[in-house]
Amino acid sequence: KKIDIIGANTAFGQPRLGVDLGPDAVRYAGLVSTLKGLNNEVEDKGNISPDLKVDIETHSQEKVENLRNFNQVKEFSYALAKQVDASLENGRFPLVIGGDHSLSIGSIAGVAKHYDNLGVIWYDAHGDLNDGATSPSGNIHGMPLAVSLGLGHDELVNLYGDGAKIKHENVVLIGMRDLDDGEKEYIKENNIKLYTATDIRKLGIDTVIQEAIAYLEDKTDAIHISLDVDALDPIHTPGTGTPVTGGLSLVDTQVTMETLNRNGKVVSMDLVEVNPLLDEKNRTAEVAVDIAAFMFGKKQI
Ligand code: DIR
Ligand code: MN
Ligand code: MN
Ligand code: MN
Repeated sequence: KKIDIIGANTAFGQPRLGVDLGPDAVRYAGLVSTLKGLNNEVEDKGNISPDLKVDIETHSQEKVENLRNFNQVKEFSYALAKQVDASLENGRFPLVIGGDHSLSIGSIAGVAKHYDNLGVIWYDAHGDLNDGATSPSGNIHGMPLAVSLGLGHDELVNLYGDGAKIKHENVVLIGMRDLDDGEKEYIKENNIKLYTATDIRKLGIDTVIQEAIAYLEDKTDAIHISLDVDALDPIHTPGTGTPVTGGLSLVDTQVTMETLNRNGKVVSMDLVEVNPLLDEKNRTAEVAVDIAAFMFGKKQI
């Protein structure tokens, strides 16, 4: 594949510093050479707007209508949407390395410019389906999927294109095990396809991913995968801001990536929430590189 690596060095969507260093941590873990070694053509586009760096003194103190760092998230998301849009325009695969998950407001808005019926696989411990009213934290990294579906602050919903970017019936949630009450209601009301961590253990990951692809296959024109490393069990990915026990295994994630790669419908990917400051050495970034490798051609033999 022809891949653009886009460093989404944001920490604005949540209060912990260090997740803005995620893209560089993943680079140091060998992302570019690994993907090149799998016969991909890789270009590292660097990080989004270096002038949008976090301010260590004031980070996360500001809220607008219960939305932490609202203005910074908005500005960052817009800049990222432009970059992702340009990448697809040039016929390339945008691989967005985070950064906290609020970045998906921008990446999905950029991808959605190119597709009328974009499918989204949300691989995460969390639904990220809150809005300002349901959020227990005010952290926008718990809201990007809601925003993409049209729920949330007007200026986020209408960012880089009017209204909802994706449809409820074109979304599949995989790995969920820490959903807020408002999110559970939203999933039920809108009949969103859901596989919890326990569903995956019961059905097996292959059945889950085959069902997810079959569910999206005919009604979507492309698929975006948004992978939060906290979908995996903290045994594999300890360096992340909101770890949740009882998570998915690395091999389940490898199978998911390999299957999606073989299917060929995935046009873009977010790989988010790597925080090297919370890590044991750089383990989580190394796992992130391995996950990307399976998305772009790695096989065990
Ligand atoms: C929680 C945590 N649902 C919130 N969300 C996280 O703050 O909205 N998302 N950690 O990745
Ligand atoms: Mn998330
Ligand atoms: Mn999460
Ligand atoms: Mn709907």
